[in-house]
Amino acid sequence: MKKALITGITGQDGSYLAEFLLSKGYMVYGLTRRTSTVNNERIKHIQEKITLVQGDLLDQNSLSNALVEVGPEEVYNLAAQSFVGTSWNQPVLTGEITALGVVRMLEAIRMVNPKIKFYQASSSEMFGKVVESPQTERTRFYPRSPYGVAKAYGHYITVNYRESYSLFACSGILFNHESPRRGLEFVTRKITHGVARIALGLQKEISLGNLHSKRDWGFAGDYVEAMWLMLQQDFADDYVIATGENHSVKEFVELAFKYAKITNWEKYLKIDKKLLRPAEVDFLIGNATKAKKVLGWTPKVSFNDLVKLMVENDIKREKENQRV
Ligand code: NAP
Ligand code: G4F
Repeated sequence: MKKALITGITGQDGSYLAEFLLSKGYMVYGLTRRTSTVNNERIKHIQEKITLVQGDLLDQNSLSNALVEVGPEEVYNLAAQSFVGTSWNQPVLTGEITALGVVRMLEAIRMVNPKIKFYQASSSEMFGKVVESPQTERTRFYPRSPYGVAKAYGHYITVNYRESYSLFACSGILFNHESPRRGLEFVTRKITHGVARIALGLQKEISLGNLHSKRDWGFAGDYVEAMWLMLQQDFADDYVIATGENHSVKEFVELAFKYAKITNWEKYLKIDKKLLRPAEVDFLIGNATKAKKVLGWTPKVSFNDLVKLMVENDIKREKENQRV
């Protein structure tokens, strides 16, 4: 049985990847950091089937020890300070975790077992103020936030360790992907959670910042398959993972209200200038042709189905919360 270690297993992608690898017959291990309250909400349904190992991307020895303890064939590095907004408030911490955390894990792999295959969760945020559209693996980076800058370091150090030490290290440049498990601070979940509560009479309005930025939004469940496929190839490489279409935040809002059967949606929306970012990424759209050709990967869930899925899940969840 193959063993995989996932950092960030308590996050959105970590939980979907753990389910996916279990379905492929893997023994799944997850690195979790110490917190004062346990935060296993997204993995509680599979907790009996996985093993958690303590460690932190800030602590070099904890990563080496985790690799010695688990002995994985594959490591998926999904852990990060992943919220762009927070990266302006905590730029140094973001750099420590999201940038230097990557090289700490690569060093651990190099020292403990350089045969381990490595996946790095890179981001379309690296394209930032885009220099061409759609964005491919060859598009120049122009990050617009401390998070984007940290991810660019993570990407280049992954490529560098592949070239310097012949590690099997892949960088997946993933465009935005969402799900009912998305954190509440990200715009899609903030919208669907707010819309669900408005539909049930529990909330009066939603406050948002920039409605005009456009994102290439896919479903997280589809994207974790691409991570796995990258590590099953004969050669390590970098891949853009995206749907190839984009929509504005405003379109997302309109559709979410539509699926909640609320017609006069404008009256529930408030624009709050405090939610605008110091520098914005206005427009992202990915070209995943290489992933389609080499990995045979295609996204399955459409934009409309994604919004519907998220709204319906939030309505269900809020109804259940009211019953408790
Ligand atoms: P997420 O839900 O925010 O999960 C982040 C995970 O990282 C959590 O499990 C968190 O643990 C863990 N973590 C944070 N700091 C850590 C540390 N110092 N040591 C160990 N673990 C730590 O993020 P996601 O949406 O699943 O994204 C997964 C990865 O893909 C991230 O690297 C993100 O930057 C990247 N990415 C995401 C998208 C997207 O659209 N979702 C697109 C491109 C790239 P706690 O539970 O303890 O906080
Ligand atoms: O949902 P967001 O916070 O996601 P963002 O910044 O695109 O980052 C996400 O995707 C990246 C991939 O491109 C990942 F690497 C990263 O980890 C994360 O998962 O914001 C999306 C857009 C932005 O333009 C933002 O300004 O929505 C706009 N927005 C408008 N009002 C808002 C809000 N974003 C948030 N979070 N909250 C608002 O109230």
